[in-house]
Amino acid sequence: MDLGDGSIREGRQVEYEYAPAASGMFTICLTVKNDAGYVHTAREAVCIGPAFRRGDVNDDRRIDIADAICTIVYLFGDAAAPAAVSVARCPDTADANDDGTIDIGDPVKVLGHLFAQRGPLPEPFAACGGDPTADGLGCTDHAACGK
Ligand SMILES: [Ca+2]
Ligand SMILES: [Ca+2]
Repeated sequence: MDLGDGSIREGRQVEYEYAPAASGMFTICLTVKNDAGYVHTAREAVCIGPAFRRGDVNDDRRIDIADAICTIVYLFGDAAAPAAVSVARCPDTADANDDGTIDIGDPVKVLGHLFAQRGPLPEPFAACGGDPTADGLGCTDHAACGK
């Protein structure tokens, strides 16, 4: 079984624990062989880590101008400010353009969504979910999505 993070396990029953920092979407590939030589492979995408909603930076279940301001405070303000602390708990929420980094392009993306009809943010946006793209940001706590 290919566990999607570079780990391979074999056996009739496989249990595996992802690294504590692992989050995002992983594709698990299960290959089954029998004594007659038949081989079957199945793939399944699974979300590891807490769910979040992209753009809800201040964790209040809404996406509005306050979320763009939170990201700006995180980038340019006091690291101990509540807005910056909120970003630190779930950096994936602030990565509004899903490029794997948090920079000024992210609050600009939120403002474009809110005021310039530039479309939705990348998923998970319509509902809580895992990050479909691998990056180094992660999320440890996003109460709006149940954790
Ligand atoms: Ca919000
Ligand atoms: Ca970004």
